[in-house]
Amino acid sequence: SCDCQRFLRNNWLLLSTVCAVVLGIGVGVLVREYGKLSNLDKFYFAFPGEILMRMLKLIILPLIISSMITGVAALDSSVSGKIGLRAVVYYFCTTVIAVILGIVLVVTIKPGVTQKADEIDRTGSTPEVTTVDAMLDLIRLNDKDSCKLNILFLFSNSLLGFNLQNKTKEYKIVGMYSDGINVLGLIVFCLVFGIVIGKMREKGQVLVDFFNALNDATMKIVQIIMWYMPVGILFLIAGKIIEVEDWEIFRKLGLYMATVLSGLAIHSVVVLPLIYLITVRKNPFRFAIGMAQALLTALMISSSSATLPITFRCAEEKNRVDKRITRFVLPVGATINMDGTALYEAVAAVFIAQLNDLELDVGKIITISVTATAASIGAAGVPQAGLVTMVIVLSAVGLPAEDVTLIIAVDWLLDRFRTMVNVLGDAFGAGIVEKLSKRELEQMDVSSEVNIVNPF
Ligand code: DAS
Repeated sequence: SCDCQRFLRNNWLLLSTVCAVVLGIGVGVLVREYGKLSNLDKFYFAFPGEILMRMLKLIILPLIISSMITGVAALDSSVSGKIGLRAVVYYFCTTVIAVILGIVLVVTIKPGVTQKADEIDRTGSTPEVTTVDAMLDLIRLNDKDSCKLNILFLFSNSLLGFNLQNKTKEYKIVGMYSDGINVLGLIVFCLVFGIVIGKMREKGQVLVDFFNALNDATMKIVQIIMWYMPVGILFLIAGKIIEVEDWEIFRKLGLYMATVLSGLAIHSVVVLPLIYLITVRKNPFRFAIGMAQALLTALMISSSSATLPITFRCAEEKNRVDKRITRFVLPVGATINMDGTALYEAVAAVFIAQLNDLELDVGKIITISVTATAASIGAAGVPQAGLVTMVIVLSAVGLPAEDVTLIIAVDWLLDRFRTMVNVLGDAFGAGIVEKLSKRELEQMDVSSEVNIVNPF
């Protein structure tokens, strides 16, 4: 019975999410068939789900700010620059490749496009955004075109919902997006700010500590939201089913899952092994088999961070990767290197645009690619983190964040596979960075016989 208790403790989120999805569909169908609800009733019925959406939106800003700043600031201080730089270049390249792969697949398979595509009038398409606009977005913080990087303004909009900028007591839970905060500009600011305070070393330490504490606090709030998630998901799904016009949505959802899973499969069976083979010149599948225990754990618990101790053991004992490399590449990789999540968020954003019959031009596709990459950096290695940061990508391209409810029903399943790809990407990264850092390691061997103690 203690095994059963341990299983329940470790998998309560999965079990409760699956129950919520099944119950949500059941309740939704029953209410849709037998309940004679007015629009107002439907709104009240779906409101518990709306509360979940607003909680997620409220947490996004402090989550981006704290996780990106601490993630980037940590890069600089903990390891020799060259090894760290190689790791960051690897993280960035593999994540961008994953996003591009995801975009190519979702634009080709078109899971969200209604069959009668030619009958859809294009009037609903988003306003023409040129690539220049998308690039300008990188430095614009809010729609008043001011580059005012006022942290207080951001916090006032995210944590309290009060809009200090206009000095009005206008209480808007969802306000921060209708105030036109440009998520992309915020992400660029956090990246620059994180690098700067990381380089400031002792002088910047108080800021690094502050944002680490903020990150811990934010993650605790995310944990609270996770407790509420099953309830929210139940009513979100039931509320959607009551409204859904045709059951076509389920065919599209199936195609969407196939798109994500095929993207993850290609990335983990072709892309990553190829990069490993080219750089390390060893059999990538033997390396992946060495990581099997970690990959299986990631599949079961959907958390890169919680899988970390297993990832360490597999990389060091099975694949003999040097501890001085794993000590840096794996923990930081588990936090900011999430190829699976980046691919998933790019696919999901384009899928939701297709569901809304919105024409995505090059500018929007670039914005989605950049925000999906950044959102995966900002996502923590905890279950369904990719779903929480999904709101960033949708708001960056002006898509209705509420539509994330359409993919919640299958997120608990896709989360497991994308987490597995995240862990595999981190593991290959350790092997590749070790190979590229041979010279530095030999110099370290010569300079001091230091026996690094594995932190786990
Ligand atoms: N579950 C997250 C992880 O641990 C990935 C995600 O939610 O996208 O990597």
